[in-house]
Amino acid sequence: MTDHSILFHPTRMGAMELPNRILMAPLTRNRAHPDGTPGELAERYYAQRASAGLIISEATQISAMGKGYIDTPGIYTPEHVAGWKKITAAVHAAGGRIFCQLWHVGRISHVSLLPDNRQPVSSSAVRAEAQTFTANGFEATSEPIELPLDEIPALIADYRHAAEMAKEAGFDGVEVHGANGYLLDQFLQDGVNHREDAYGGSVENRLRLLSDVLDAVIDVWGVDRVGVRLSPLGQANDISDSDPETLFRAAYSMVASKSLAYLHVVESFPGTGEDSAGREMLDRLRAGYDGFYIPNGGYDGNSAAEAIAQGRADAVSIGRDFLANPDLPERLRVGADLNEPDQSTFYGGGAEGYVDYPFLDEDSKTAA
Ligand code: 8OZ
Repeated sequence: MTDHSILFHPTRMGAMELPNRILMAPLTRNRAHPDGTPGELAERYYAQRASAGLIISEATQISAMGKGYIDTPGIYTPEHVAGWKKITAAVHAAGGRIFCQLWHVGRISHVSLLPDNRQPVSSSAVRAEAQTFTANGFEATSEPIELPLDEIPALIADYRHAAEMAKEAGFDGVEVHGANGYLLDQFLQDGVNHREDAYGGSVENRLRLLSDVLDAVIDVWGVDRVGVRLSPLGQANDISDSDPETLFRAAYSMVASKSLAYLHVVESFPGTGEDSAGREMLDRLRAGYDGFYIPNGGYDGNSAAEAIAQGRADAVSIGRDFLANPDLPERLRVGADLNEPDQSTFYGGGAEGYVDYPFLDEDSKTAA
């Protein structure tokens, strides 16, 4: 058996002491109430996974216009705060730590999900060749409008407000979702961003919205409780850039210059194949970044331990295996078999495939 002990070396990440390097990746589960209040079972689901070095919550919209899928949670109303408060308390009672992932989908949405059936907003009025899931199942995303320049301050204020709500809800920090082709990525990458104002054109201009949002959120939380997620390979949601290496080198330096708690990178999106040129680019980008680095995408205990031992990662985030194994760190520690994730219960539904994956030792199950 490979030596996994390095996964259990405690570490400091910003203001956080992490007892291990196996983090729970953000996972969209579509089990919130229609108003965005997390569902009752979420408390149990997250508390069961409290042995993660850190839990990063499922993507959580910062505003009604930031929603892009059916039954995802929000963090902008008192009801959302009350719902999340129970979850953060249950995670803390079980000895865990949890950050809230702040999300705005931009153009990856559908008019049926938005207030007054409004069109989604994006950097430019370019429809994504992508799908979302709505009350009617999978549907093509709707045509967006270009977010007017004079509405950008209100968008940044929405991020600030959500960051404040997350604090009130008892989270330990926040992660700004800048990845996977959602709004902030739609400003970063020039396949979508065709703006001619201060938020488009040069790399510096395309980085401006992410930078402004980070500053607003840092103002609420302090830099040592804010992380950011990026996806330089642009594998999801029809995002692309003419020169991703230059763009993301600048993005990583911007993150480094702010001394964020961590940089979380989607190295491979589920369903995408091996990409050796992409891997080399990620390695070059990583080599130029000296902050706390969390890669994500297909890691298991062996590859996680190897990445950390070689200095390619400080911690690793794991999605699907954490979904199916509430006690994943313990399973990796003892080299136990893993439960298989059931894809048919990933998105939507109830307890099945959510809070019923067995622990190794059923007696240790958190009865939250
Ligand atoms: C899968 C399904 C829906 C949303 C992401 C928030 O890719 C997501 C997501 C993933 O970051």
